[in-house]
Formats: sequence, C-alpha cells, structure tokens
Amino acid sequence: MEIVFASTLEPDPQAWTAALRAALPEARVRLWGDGEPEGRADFAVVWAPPADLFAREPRLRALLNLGAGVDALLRLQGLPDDLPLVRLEDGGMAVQMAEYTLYHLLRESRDFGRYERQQAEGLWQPLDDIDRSAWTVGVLGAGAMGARVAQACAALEYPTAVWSRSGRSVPGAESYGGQAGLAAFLARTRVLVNALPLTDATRGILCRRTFDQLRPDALLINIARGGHLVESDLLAALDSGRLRAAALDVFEQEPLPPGHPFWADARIRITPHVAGASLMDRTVRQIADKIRALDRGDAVTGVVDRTLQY
Ligand code: OXD
Repeated sequence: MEIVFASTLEPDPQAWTAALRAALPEARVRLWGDGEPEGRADFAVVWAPPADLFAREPRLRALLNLGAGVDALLRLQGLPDDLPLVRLEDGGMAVQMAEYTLYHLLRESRDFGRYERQQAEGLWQPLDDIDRSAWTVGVLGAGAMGARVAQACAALEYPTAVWSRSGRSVPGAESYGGQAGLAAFLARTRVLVNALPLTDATRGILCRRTFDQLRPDALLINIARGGHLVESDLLAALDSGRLRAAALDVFEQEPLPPGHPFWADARIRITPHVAGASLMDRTVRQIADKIRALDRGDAVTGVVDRTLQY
C-alpha cells in the first residue's frame, strides 16, 4: 500500500509524513514533491492539497482530510467525482472548541473584562451575581464539534440548545431541526455559537436576518468558517447594539488582511483559526485506522456525502 501526504498549507509536512510512517509501518508513505516516483499512491492524506494531485496520482482509492471541514476540498479543480473523501471526525478539535467557546461565554457572562478594567483602576467592586437563565446558548451544528461545545456549556448549567439540519439530539441540550426549527432556536438564543459545515445551504447563515431573531444583547462566536458570516451585517448589528460582541476564529479571507475593519474593532475578538487544531497524535491514529479499514474494504465513518457537502 502506498500513501502520499500532500499539503500546500501545513507548515511541517515532514513531521506529518514521519508520524504517518510510524503509524503505518506496513505502508510506503511519501511526501508530495519529494522527487520519488509518482502515480502509485492508493491513499492521499491532505490539507489544502495541490490541484494537480489527482492528475499525477490517478490510482487514488480515497482522500483523507486532515481537518473536519471539507468545503475547500470540494471546490478543488480536478477532484474526481467518484473519489471517496473522508473527513477528520475529531482529532482533538472538539474539546479545544469547547474551551474556546467557554472562554468567551464566561468572559461575557461573568463580566471578567470589567474586572480587568477595575483592577487597572485599583477598584474593589463586586458586580451583580450571574443569572444563567439570561445566558441561553444556542449551538448551530450537532456534529462532533457542535455536540462537544453544547455539552460543555450545558455542564456549566447554561441553558443550551443545538440546531442542525436533521434535528439530531445532544444529551443535556434542547434540540431543534431544519428550517422549521430555526426561528424558535434563534428566538431562545443569546449566545450563538457556529459549528456548522460550510455548504451551499449554510453559506451566509450568520446574517442580519439571523441576528435580528436572537435575544437582545447577543454574543456571536464563530468557530466554523468565515463564509458563514456576512461581515457587513455583523458590523451593522454591533453598531445598532443588536449584538454586544463577537469572537471570530475564522474569516472569509485568511489571514485576515491588514486594514480590515475587524482588526481595530474592540467589540470583536480575533484569533487566527486556532479554535480547534488537529492534534498530530490523535489525527494520525484516526487516519491510520481508517486507511487500514479502507484497504481491507471495510466501511469507515466520516465519509463525505457529496450532496450534503459534508
Ligand atoms: C478543520 C479546521 O476543518 O481546522 O478541521 O478548520
């Protein structure tokens, strides 16, 4: 069995290739562009692969993505229609996304920013006790990421709901499904967390119409994709006071360009697409198990449905 590791974005492709070699000693694992003979790979492990991968590796039996989101992969020129794509289900990202969400939720609901300002003024001034019923969390997406985020919020007794296309239930959270359930979900939500896949159906879902349906003084946390957000609608919602703040980890254009209005906006907290990193050990173990199963002809989980786009 031959495996090729191909990424135009991964800063240390040698380390991933070495980890795959260690996890799959029975396979020949190559790094794309290493000068070795091409055209014989059975599986490709990728993160933003080069577009000519498919022409140069025509014998691929499956593509395994180093991340959970496959939106960019599905847009890649030359991607064969019948090539199975397997997304990463949880390579340690879900718990990090839960942490990220809790950090911003706690900061706002416990007013820790205000205590920081008070400290700078040498002021000892307890603020009002927290009223959890006022901090209703709504998570868009009930997959591995959304479910973990929702469970973490619910564990701290924030009233939590999830919304998904299918209405999948998550223990500890109320669940809402489909277009029919969206309005009721938004109407009970003050802290909106986006953990959806980016598809034709979800692009632009974080827009004025959505913001207008949330409870007042809302907080937006986007840990999915920049394409979900209509940026001008976010700025308008912050200006009008409809939203109090936003925590954004992902952007339509990454890196966020210098001079972009989000940089200088004190109501927006920016992180550089780090809310949920794929951790090497867990990711490689998961991918190695899946490659072995695929090689045996067994079914694996995480296969992308091209119609649903995730
Ligand atoms: C992912 C990501 O898709 O890190 O997993 O964005």
